[in-house]
Amino acid sequence: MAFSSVDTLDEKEAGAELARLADLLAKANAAYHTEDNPFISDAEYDALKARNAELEARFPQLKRPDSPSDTVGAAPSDGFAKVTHEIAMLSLSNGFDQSDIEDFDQRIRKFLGLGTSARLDYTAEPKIDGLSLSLRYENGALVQAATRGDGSVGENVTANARTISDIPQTLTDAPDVLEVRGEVYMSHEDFDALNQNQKNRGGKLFANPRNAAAGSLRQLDPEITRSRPLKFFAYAWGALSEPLGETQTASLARLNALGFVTNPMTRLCAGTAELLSHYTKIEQARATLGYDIDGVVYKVDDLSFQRRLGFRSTTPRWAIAHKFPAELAWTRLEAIDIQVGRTGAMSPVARLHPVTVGGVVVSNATLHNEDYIAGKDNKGGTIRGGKDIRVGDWVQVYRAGDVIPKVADVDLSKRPKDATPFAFPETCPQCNSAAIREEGDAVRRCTGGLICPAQAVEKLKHFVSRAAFDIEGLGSKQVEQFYADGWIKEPADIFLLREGFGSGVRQLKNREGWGEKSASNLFDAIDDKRRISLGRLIFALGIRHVGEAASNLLAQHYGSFAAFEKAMNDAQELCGPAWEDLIGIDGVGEVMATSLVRSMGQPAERGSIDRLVAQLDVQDAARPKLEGSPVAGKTVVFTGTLEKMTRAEAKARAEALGAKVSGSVSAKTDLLVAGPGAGSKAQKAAQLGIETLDEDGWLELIAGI
Ligand code: I6G
Repeated sequence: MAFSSVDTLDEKEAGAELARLADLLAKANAAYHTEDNPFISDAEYDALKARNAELEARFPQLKRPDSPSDTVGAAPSDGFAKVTHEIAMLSLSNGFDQSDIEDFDQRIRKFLGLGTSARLDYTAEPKIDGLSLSLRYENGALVQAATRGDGSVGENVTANARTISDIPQTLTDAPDVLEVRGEVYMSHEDFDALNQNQKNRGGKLFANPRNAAAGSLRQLDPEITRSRPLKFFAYAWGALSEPLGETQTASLARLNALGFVTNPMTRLCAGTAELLSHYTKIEQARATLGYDIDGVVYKVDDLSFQRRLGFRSTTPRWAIAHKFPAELAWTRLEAIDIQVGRTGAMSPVARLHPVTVGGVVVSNATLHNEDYIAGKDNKGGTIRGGKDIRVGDWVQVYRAGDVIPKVADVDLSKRPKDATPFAFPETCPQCNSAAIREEGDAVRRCTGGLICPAQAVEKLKHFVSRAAFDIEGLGSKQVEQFYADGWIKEPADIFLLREGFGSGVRQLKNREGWGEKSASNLFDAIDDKRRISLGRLIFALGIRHVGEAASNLLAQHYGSFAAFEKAMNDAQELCGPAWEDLIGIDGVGEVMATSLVRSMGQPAERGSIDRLVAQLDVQDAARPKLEGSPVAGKTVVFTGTLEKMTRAEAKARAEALGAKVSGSVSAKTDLLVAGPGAGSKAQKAAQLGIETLDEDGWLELIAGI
C-alpha cells in the first residue's frame, strides 16, 4: 500500500481520503468481526488505520464523527444478549491416569458410605472437544440456546442454534421445561472443507475444529452459521419440570428418543476396571471417529446418588473427565526468562524454538521453579533421572488440554558442550529486591511487595481478570499501558480513571488506539463493576493461597465486607475466637488463613484495599435458596459417628441448606449434631447450653427440604 505524504495534500483531498478510509475500514471491520471473512490482511488493515490517524493528526478539524480511530473492532460476542443460566453450567474435574480414576471411585464410595465391593455403576462416554451449549425447550418448543460463558452467564445464540440440523426445533412428549446440554462440534471432514473454502476466498483459516465450531456458532449473522456444518451431541440437562429417568443411562435414552443425538460410544460400566477398559477402546477408536475428543467422561449412573453427592464449588462430585495423555514434541530451549507474579513468585519460563504440539505452535513453556530446572522434586527426590535443564538443550514439550505447555524431558546426547547449569537469580530481575525462598516453599519470591513493578502490574491484571472484576475493554494489555504511564498504580485508581483522564489535558480519548466512543465505553464498563459481589472482590484482591472457591466460601461465611474486615482485624493475633472461626471454615486451612490475616493487616496492602472499597458498592453474599430451611445462617457442628450418612455428605447437605459448618464448638455454635461416641464437643455444647440433636433428630429437622 503506497500513500502520498500527508504534507502534499490540501484539505479537500485529505477530507476525501478520510471519507474513503472510514468506508473501507468499516467494511473491513464487518468482514472480519461479523462475517468471519476478512478481505484484507491484518497488516493492510493496520496500515490503513495508521494512515487515517496520520491524516487526522495533520488535519484535526477534518476528523469525522464516524472516525475509524474511535472504533475498536468489536468482538462478535458484543452482539449477543446475555443469558443467566437457571442452573449453572459447571465444568468437570480432570483425571489423568488409572490412580486418579480409582481415587475418584474411592471418594464417591466414601462419601456415600458404600463398601469397596458394593456394585457402583458409571457411564463412560467420549468427551467431545467442542463448545458447550444449553438448549431450553418450553412446552416442546426451542425457546433459547445459550453458550456456557462463565458458567453462570452465557450468550444467547438461539437464532444460530436453530440452523444446526442435530438440534430439534420442537419436541413431542417432552417435559414442559427441558434444558438439554451438550457439545457443538465440527467433524474433521467439514473442518477441512471449511478451511479449504476459506483459503480459496483468501479468508482466515481456523486453527482446529474446536475454534471453527466456536467461531461459527458465535456469528452475528445466523446465515453464516447455517453455512457452517455444525453438529451437536446431547450429554446432560439443566432445568427440568420432571425427571427424564432414574439413571444417567435412562435419561440419555430419553433424550435420544426425543430426537437428540447422543454419543454411540456411551457405555454403562460396573466399576473402575470396566471404565478403564472402555477408555482404552475409545482411545483406540479416537483416530477414526471423525471428530476431536480429548478424553472420556465418567458419571455415576444412579441419579439419586448424583443428588446425594452434589457439587463442589465448580464441579460435580459424581463425574470426572479422564483426559487423554498430552501430545509431545522435541525442540531447542533458547533461553530461560524469569517472570514475577502477583505474589512475588519468580517463575522460570522456557523460551523455545517454535514447535507444533497437537496442532498449536508452542514457543513458551513453564519450568515451574528452580528445583524443577535442577532435576529435583519438591521433596528432595530426583525427576527426569536427575537431569537438569540448560539453555541450548533439546527438550521434550507437552500440552495437556488448555494448560500452559510444560517441559517433560531433556536429551543429554544433544547438549551443547558449553552449556552451563542455570543459575537461578537471587534478586528480582524487575526491582532488584532480594528474592528469598522460605523453608517448605518450592518457589523463590521477590520481597519487593508493591514497590516491585512486576508484582504491582500482575496484581492489577489479576484484579481485572475474568473471575475477578472482568471489566470489558480493560485487559492485560491496557493495564500494562496504564501502569507504565502512571495512570493506575493500584486497583482503586481504575475507578478514578474517568475523573483523572476523562477530560482535561491528558485524556484517554486522545491516546493512540482510543477515541471518544471507546474511552467513554471503558469508563461506563468500569462504572458497571462498582457494584460487585463480595466473593469476586475477595478473589480480586489476589491474596496468596486464596483462590476463587475459597473466596466464595469466605463470602458465604461472613456475608458482608464489613463482617469480613472486622473478622480479619479480630484475628490479627492468629488466635482467639475470630481466628478459630476462620480456620473452622471447611476449606480454609491455617496457611490460607495466615496469608489472609497478614495481608489484611499489612498497612500498605490494607490501605490499598480500603481505598478500593471506598469506590465500590460491595454486594452481600447471596445465600443459597433457603425457603423453609431451618438451619439457614446457623452454625452447625457434627461430631461422633454418623450412621446414615457420611460426615462429608452431612456437611455438604447442611451447607446446601445455608448452614455454616464448623469443626469446633464455640459460643457461636447454634446446633450440635452428635452421633455415638461424641466426646468433648458434646460436653462443651452442654456447658454452653447449645441445642444438640442426634442423627435421626437432624434428619427429621431437614426432612423434605
Ligand atoms: O464439559 C462436559 C463434557 C461432557 C460436561 C459433561 C460431559 O458429559 C459427557 N457433563 C457434565 C455434567 C458437565 N460437563 C458439567
